[in-house]
Amino acid sequence: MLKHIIGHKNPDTDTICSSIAYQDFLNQRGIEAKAYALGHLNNETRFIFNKFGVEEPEHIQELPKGSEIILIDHNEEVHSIENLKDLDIVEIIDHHRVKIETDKPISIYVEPLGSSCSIIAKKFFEIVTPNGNPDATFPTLSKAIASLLISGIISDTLFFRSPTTTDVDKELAKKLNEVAQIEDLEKFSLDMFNAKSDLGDISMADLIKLDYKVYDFGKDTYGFGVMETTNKDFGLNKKEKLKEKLKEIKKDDNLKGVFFSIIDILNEESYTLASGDEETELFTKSFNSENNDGVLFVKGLISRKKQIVPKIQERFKNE
Ligand SMILES: [Mn+2]
Repeated sequence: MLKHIIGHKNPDTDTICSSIAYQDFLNQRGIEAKAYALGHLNNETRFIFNKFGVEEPEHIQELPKGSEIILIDHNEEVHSIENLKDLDIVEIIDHHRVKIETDKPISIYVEPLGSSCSIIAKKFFEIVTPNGNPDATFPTLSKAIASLLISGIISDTLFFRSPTTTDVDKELAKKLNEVAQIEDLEKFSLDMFNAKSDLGDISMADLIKLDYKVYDFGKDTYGFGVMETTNKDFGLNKKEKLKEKLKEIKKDDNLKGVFFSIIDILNEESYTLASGDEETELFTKSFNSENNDGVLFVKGLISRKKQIVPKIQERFKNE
């Protein structure tokens, strides 16, 4: 039975690249599997696909009832495919907090690494024979797949700047590049981030939801959009319009609040907009942010997963 490999909604480079690499890994081991995307690819992922000549995965919203799925780079229902409840989860590969219940034992590989691509890279290196691949059941790590895996690591760790980065991620990127042979990784990372920052005439709603996740902290649910960029002014110049849209999303999606953080990758700092006064206060108290005319500035705050969400969650636990 075909296993459907599904990354998270509002897909990013790590989710897409790890899905495709895992498809390749499984297919080479004789397992029928196919990677899908839950929505459009962002400009960074497109840049990578063009560069390495990789085909985009099929986009889907739902799957037929009873389909077998592998969740990758996420495990929470709110981040997953619409009709998750009707589907049969057979495996999870992730590097986020774990918040899922299954009705039978399944394979779960969760490690606190910088990216899901790191976990897939480990799988390749653990099972690949050291001297080439004489045995067909051992998967070969191709140049294209190694390149995708490096891209996912660079993207999620912001080229090893994010506090989510581990030594394992750095070692894996080095090892992967023996196969990928990307000449100058730092220059490549800048090209990736510039591609990601090139957003043209994107709508406010699309900008907020480009990299957006909803988190449930018990009684209250909040939305968090982030824009990782080398051109912060693109977002800051639209701050009034963005704030209006945040208020709309809060109401339409029935949330307690919505945040949008413009993350300056190269200077490692962030500028956050909030959907209202209460949210502004919550954020200011949590991060000691400077409030410059409604823009909440924090030096060193660049990770939603490791810094923003856990700190806010902590505040709710202490209430
Ligand atoms: Mn990831």
